[in-house]
Amino acid sequence: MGWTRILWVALLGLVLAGCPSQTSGDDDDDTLPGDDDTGSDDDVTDDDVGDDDVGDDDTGDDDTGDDDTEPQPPVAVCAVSPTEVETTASATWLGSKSHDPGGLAIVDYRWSLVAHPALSGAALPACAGQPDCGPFDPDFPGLYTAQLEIENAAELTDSCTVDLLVLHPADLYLELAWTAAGDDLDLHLVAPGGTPYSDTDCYYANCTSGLLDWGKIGVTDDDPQLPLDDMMGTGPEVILIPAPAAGTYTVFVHDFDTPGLEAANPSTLRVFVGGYLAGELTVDVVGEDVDVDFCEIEVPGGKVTPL
Ligand SMILES: [Ca+2]
Ligand SMILES: [Ca+2]
Ligand SMILES: [Ca+2]
Ligand SMILES: [Ca+2]
Repeated sequence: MGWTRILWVALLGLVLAGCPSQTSGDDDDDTLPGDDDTGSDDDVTDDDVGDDDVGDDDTGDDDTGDDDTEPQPPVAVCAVSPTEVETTASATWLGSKSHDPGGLAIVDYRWSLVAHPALSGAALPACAGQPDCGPFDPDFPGLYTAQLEIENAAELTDSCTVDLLVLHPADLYLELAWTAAGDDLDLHLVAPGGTPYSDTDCYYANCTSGLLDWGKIGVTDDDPQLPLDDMMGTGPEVILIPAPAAGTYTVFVHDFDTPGLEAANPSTLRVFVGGYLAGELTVDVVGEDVDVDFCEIEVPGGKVTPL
């Protein structure tokens, strides 16, 4: 541009040298349109500023944007890993996929156990404020439900729940609990074709030390065990067989002769076959020193038939 202007000025000089003075006025006029152009450019620039004003309108849109970004609740997302676990293992509750649509920080995670098998005393580990909570060690088979509540920086919350299915590793597992303490109920499991109060009946008098040999002689996995015997409380009393022989087993309950407690004592039996809950029944055990039939169990099919 500079060189073009210099050449233009030089050319004008040559023209002026051979022209009358009025030409100089024309030159001034020619220069003025140039100034106007410059002014015009400035106007365009002003218009651009006007565009900036439009930009300010955009800022108005940003106000609308502010409406969009008004604090919204976070979204709680619950999971558990694994989703099924045996009582001998542990699981971890997972909340780290929780998120906040508005981009706010999630400032708190609160886990709680909202449902569990009746007999369970299992508790969550200390995990306050942490998205994931583990290891969780279940004690009894059945369904456990944990709830996660989360809170974002605007103190808005959301919650979710997730289930953990807990299996017992034994293929046949019985668990009895009752209502009134001190009645001393006794759980009996009779082998297929067996006889009550014999070596084919597993109960407190012969089964706690694992001496009964059912199924194949010399093979222990098909023998019954009575790991939990209860006398003073409300149970549980537990009988299990890790790998029971096929057949139909029978369950009855003996109300041991303790003074008092003649009234009905509601008692709940849960039967797990192959790890899963196959049946649950509640029976009123009434009186003292009585036998009360509960059910038959088909193994391996898992059919539970109340008696
Ligand atoms: Ca009793
Ligand atoms: Ca007992
Ligand atoms: Ca055996
Ligand atoms: Ca009784």
